[in-house]
Amino acid sequence: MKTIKGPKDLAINGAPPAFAEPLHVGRPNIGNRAAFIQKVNQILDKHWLTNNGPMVQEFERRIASQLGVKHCVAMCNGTIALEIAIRALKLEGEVIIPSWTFVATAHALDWQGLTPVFADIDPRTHNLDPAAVRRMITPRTSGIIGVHLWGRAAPVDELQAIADEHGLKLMFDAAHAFGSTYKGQAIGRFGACEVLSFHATKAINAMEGGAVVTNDDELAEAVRLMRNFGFVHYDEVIHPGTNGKMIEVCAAMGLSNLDTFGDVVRSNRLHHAGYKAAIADVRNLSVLDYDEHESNSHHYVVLEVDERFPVSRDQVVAALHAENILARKYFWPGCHGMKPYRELFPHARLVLANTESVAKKVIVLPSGTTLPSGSVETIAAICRVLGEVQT
Ligand code: T4K
Repeated sequence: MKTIKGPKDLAINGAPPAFAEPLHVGRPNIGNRAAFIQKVNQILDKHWLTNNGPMVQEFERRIASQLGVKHCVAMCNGTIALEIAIRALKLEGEVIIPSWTFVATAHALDWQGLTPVFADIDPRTHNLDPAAVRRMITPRTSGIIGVHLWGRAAPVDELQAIADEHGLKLMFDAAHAFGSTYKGQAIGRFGACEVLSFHATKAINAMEGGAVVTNDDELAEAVRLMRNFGFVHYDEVIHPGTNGKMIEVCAAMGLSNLDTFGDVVRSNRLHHAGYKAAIADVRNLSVLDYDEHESNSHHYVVLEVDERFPVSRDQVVAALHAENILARKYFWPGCHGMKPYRELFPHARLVLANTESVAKKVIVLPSGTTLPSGSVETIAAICRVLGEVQT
């Protein structure tokens, strides 16, 4: 790895890149390969590949017990889990969500024929601002989907109070929040239900996967039926449904990764602390904090580039990419700025000032167990040199 002391050492100025191979955000954590392969062999020996097999059932039991919820219904991915939860809750008309989230939160509603209505965020937490949610309620509103962005809890109590006051349903997109807590309680227990993602890029991955977790027996039953075409027996369908099933190999990956989740969190914490320390004295750059009183997988290292930083956020991203550091602008420009929703709500940015300003600042940096040692310091050194550029 090259030493970076000044502008001439940067790849944007003609120096060789810092990394020969690209560093990704969300590089999957593979966990214990031997344990995974052993499970795959068990699956093959059993000739049971999908349709609520033993691995999926064990995965559901483990997740439910770890989160302290009655039901976990595992799915093929988080997006289908969101769609099924939305249908099972009988949401209709308009549903309030943040724009500052992965587009799946909005798409899941749109795909079900509902209208996502974007409310602004609190710029400090990146999560929904309860006052902004109140402003977006109309007679057509049926629900709120809070997102625990970066695994940091949404304002659960405030959102529940709004939902209760207006007779709305509340659920959470907890795709980032496996292993997080809110007021000391595991995320997964809040609202009518919460939706997890176990995508390859998540802190805990099942290659692809998701789940609806809930304490509501009836809701869990409806979700289970919908996941498998509404079948109760071989020839009996009692509910409309789709194919949302998790396959056995994915559950095997999820199970083996559950066993090594502690190692992932330890490694993430070190990287997060390393980035924080290494840029602590760089003016107008900051790494988003995690509340030390709550649990969090520390999976996302979210850098904020203030507009007073000598180069723009996009220039920082370009400089990092030139070094083979594939930092991301997640979730720029916000869902409201993406074509399908921009056309639906051309004036949304007028009520989403905080979303707009946060979306212009954020860069998510590489982390995870595959990060080569010394990368954090090198990435921080590049940022430091960029901060010294005279304008
Ligand atoms: N709600 C929220 C708040 C979410 O963040 C998500 C998903 C969902 C709902 C929906 O859950 P799922 O339906 O996905 O279960 C990724 C993921 O596809 C998506 O799961 C995730 N959020 C989102 C934040 O990020 P991209 O566009 O970053 O994927 P991609 O292909 O660019 O991969 C990221 C990096 O990781 C790349 O630089 C390459 C590397 N990579 C990726 C894969 C898949 C690998 O090295 N190996 C791999 O196997 O979307």
